[in-house]
Amino acid sequence: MSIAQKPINNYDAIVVGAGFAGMYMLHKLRGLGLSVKVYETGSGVGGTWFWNRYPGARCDIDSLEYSYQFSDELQQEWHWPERYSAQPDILEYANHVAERFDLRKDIQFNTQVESSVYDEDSKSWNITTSDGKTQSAQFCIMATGCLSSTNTPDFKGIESFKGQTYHTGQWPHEPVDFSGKRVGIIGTGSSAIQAIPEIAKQAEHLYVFQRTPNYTVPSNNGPMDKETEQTIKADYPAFRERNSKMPAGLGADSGRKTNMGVSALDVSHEEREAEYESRWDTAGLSIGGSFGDLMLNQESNDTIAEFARGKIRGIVNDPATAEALCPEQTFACKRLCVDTGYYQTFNRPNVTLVDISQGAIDEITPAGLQANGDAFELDCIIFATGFDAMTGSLLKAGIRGEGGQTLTDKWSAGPRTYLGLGTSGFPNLFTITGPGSPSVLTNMIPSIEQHVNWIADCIQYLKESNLQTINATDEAEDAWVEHVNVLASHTLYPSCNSWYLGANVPGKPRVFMPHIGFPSYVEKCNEVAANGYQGFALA
Ligand code: NA7
Repeated sequence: MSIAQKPINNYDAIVVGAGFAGMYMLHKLRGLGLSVKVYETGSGVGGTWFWNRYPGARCDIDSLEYSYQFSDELQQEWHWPERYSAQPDILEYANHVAERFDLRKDIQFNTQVESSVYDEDSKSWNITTSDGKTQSAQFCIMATGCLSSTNTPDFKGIESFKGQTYHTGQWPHEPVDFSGKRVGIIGTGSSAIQAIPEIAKQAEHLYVFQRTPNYTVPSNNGPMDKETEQTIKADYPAFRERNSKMPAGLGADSGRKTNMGVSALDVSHEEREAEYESRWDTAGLSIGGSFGDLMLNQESNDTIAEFARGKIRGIVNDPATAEALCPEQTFACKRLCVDTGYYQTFNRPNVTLVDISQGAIDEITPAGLQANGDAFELDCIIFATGFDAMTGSLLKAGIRGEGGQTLTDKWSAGPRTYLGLGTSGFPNLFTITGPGSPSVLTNMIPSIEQHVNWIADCIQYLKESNLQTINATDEAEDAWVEHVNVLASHTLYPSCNSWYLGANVPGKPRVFMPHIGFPSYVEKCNEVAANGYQGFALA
C-alpha cells in the first residue's frame, strides 16, 4: 500500500450504498453505538428509486407493504397517497426517513467506492473512494442493491447517434419533454412497460423495439383506500407478521382464498378461468398465486399463459401487433410486470411495435437506428435494457479478500455465497440481499430489514464475544449454493432467459441467483444464528 492510500480513519463499519438497505443498516448500527460511514454514488438517498426516474416509474407492490416496519411511529404516521406508489412518492419517503433519523451526517454522497480490500494483518477492510481517500473499517457491508448496475448493450454505432439517448435506470433529474419527438425505446421489460404508456402520450411517434414480449397484468392502481389503511394500521405488526409467512413475504391480506395447495389442473376450465379473471382485474402480481403449481408444472402454467394471451388479443386491435405482443415463454418466468394501460397503448396511431425477435438492432446510426434491415429516423433513443442484476454492483466495487483474491475471480462461474449474506475468503464482508438470498423474489424492503437485523445481531455477537472475524466456510457455502440450485431446478424459473439467471447480459454465467421461498429462508438464518453462526468460522 502506498503512503497516499494509508487509511485515514477507522470505523466499526463502512456501508456501501444509501438506498433502503444502506439507510437502515446505518440506523441500526448506530443504535448499537458503533461508528459507521456510508458511501453513496448518487447525490441523494433512495438507491434504485433515486436513479429510476423515468416517466411512469412506480412500485408494483402495495405501498403499505413496500415500506419499513422497523419504526412503528414511522409506519403509523406515514401516509401513502396511492395503492402502488409512484417513484417521486417513494423518493420523498426515503428523504423523510433520512431526515427523521438524521442519517445524512454519516453519508458521503457523490462518492463511488473504487476498491474494498481486506487487510489480513489488521483484519479490517480498506475502502478507497473516488475522492482518492482510503478509510478502514472492521466490517464492510455492501448495500449496493440488486438492480443498480445498468446494462446498455454494446450496439454497433452507439456513439454515432446525433439525438438524445437515455437509460431508464439513469434517468435525468430534470423533466424530459418528448413532445413533437420521434422516440425509439429498446426493451419491453418492466421499466419499458411502465414508461411506454406515458411517453406515447407525449411523443409525436413512439417505436417500441421488442426482442421478447413479456407478460404484464393491469395494476388497477388508485388512491389509497382509507378503510384498508385504517384496518392495517390498527394492528400493523400483525399484518407484517402475516406477510412474513407468505412464500414471497407479501400479499397475506389480499382478501383471496389461498390456493397454494391446489393445482391449476385440479379444477374445471371454468373455475380456473374465473379465478384468473377475478385476479386479472384486481390482484396485480398476486395473479401468480392463483394456483400453487403455476411455477412448478408446465401444463398448469400453460393455462394462465393462454389466459394472458387471450387478454392481449382482446385488447390490441391489430391482430398482427397482438400476436407479436403474445409471449410464448412460461408465465412469470421472467419477472411478471404490472402496468397501467400498456396493451391499450398499441391501439394509438402514434405507436408502432417493431418485432426484432427474428432479427436484431443491426446498428445505431447518426439519424436513428436500423433494425431487421429497416431504417428508423429518431430524435431520441431510450435504452430500457435493464440491469446487470444482483452481482453487477458488487463486482464493480473492487472487492479483494484473503490472499488478494478478487470477488470477480471467485464468482467467475457465478456467485457463491452462504445465505446470500457472506462469501468464504472474504471475512467480515456482508452483502444485503445478496445472490443466494430471496431478495428480488420477495418484497424487498422487509427482506432488507431481515438482513440488516441479522447482520447487526451478528456484529453485536462478535463484539460481545471478543471475536474479530466471521468467515463463511467452504463447506457451508458449497452446500448452500447446491441448495439454492436444487430449489430452482424444481421450478420452471430456469426455463427462460431471465435476469434472475443473468441471461440478459452477454457472457454472464447462467446461474439462478435468488433463493426461492422467504419463510424457510428466514428460519434457516435464525437457526444459523441460534447455533452460534453455524457454517461460519469465527475467530
Ligand atoms: P429487464 O426486465 O431486464 O428488461 C430489459 C429489456 O431489454 C428486455 O425486454 C430485453 O429483451 C431488452 N434487451 C436487452 N438487451 C437487448 C438487446 N441487445 N437488444 C434488444 N433488446 C434488448 O429490465 P427492466 O429495467 O425493464 O426491469 C428490471 C426489473 O426492475 C424488473 O424486473 C422489476 O423487478 C424492476 P429480452 O427479454 O432479454 O429479450
